[in-house]
Amino acid sequence: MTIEAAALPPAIYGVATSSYQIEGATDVDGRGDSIWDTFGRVPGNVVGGDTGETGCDHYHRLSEDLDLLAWLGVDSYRFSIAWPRVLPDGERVESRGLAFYDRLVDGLLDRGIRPLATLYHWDLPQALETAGGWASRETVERFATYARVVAEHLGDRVGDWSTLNEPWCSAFLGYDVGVHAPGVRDPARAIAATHHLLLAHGRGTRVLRDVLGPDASIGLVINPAPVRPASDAAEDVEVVALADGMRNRVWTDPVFRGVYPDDVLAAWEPLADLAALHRDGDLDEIAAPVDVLGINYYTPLYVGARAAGHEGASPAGPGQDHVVELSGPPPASAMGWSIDPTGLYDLLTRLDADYDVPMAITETGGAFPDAPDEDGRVDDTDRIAYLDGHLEEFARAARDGVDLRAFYVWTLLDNFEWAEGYRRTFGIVRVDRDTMRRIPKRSAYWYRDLLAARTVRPTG
Ligand code: IFM
Repeated sequence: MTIEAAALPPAIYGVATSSYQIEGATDVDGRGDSIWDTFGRVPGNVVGGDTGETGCDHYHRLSEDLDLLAWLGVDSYRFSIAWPRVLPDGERVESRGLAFYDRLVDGLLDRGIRPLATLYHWDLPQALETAGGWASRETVERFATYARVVAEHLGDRVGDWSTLNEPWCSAFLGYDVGVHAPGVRDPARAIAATHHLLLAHGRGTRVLRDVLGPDASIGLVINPAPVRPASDAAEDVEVVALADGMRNRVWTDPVFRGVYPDDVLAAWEPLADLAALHRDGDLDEIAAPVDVLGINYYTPLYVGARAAGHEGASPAGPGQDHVVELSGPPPASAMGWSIDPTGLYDLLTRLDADYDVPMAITETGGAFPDAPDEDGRVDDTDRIAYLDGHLEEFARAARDGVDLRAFYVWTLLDNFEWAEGYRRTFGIVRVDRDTMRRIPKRSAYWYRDLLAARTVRPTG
């Protein structure tokens, strides 16, 4: 049983990618190193020693990929701009980098596809990391400059913008757990990065509004999750609230209410000099009005109390060593993430009740152990079931009154899945790593047929 086109809420449907995961061409046309180039050069950081050097060679195969998007029949394409292509050292503007995004945007518009540009999807110029990275307040200034350069260049053709993608990953995976670039393990720097990412979002929003005017749609993309206790034990249930603060409210409360959650501040107080970090006026900047909140959803977060028999598990965030992250119930994707479409419904209805903001699903999708046949084709019924289930819950939330504007599948192409390298495949189109040939999987045909069967199309 798969969702019928008639059951899809009127919204924009598309696919999403990010620059470092697909572009390749890391040393051409003046591009500078990003933190992921540097991180990937250190043995052991990425499975198999993979790097984004080749990616999907999208930089050189742009028109083929644009044709693929047109073939899919998507309304919109969500992509990110590589900061080190545009400002290789964080300061000097590289016109050849901007020219690539001209070709991308013009190619989309020529094909009737609406661009949604994300400014930051994790590829910080290495020069800025060397100067302190997101733990330094100066990076906020650099981000504002970058936002202005890009908006002034593309703003005549791109109306939909996001400032950051999943700042939770940038701050915690990058600076606390160290499994993502820049590979730092320092809770104080993770807490500083959280604040500076929020501030960069607020300041970037102001810059975008200033350059683009009132008609632009500007948002932030986060990866919130419904938080669930790993068991019914009272100790496990008790830690859910703090884990929710760290994963969800630490982003949404500052952006939509202009305050940090008290429970998170209390947990961070012993770890960082919050009085020096959080300056007067910062929260007003962070709470700059946005038009839409982008939600990337894959799985609920399961947590438990370390003391309740989960001694070996990893902490769920800085200042919460007693709260550990645990696996959820089966079934799981190849990432080991519990598959639970109802989590999407729970999340959307909760965010709607708490913040009353229009939302878009800016990513959802599944990595599965694709097994190509002798012609290289993949019959990915597991991925179709995943997408179908999440579309059903998206539609249910819309029926129940949640203001949902868009749904983007993660992702167009099998690509560089960060610390997992190329071994985890989320694409609805397979990329043969030897030839770079694009081969649509069965899920691509399924999504294409579903979108083509709609009778109501988005306007504007
Ligand atoms: O590949 C990532 C993407 O870059 C950000 N959101 C989650 C995806 C799957 O891990």
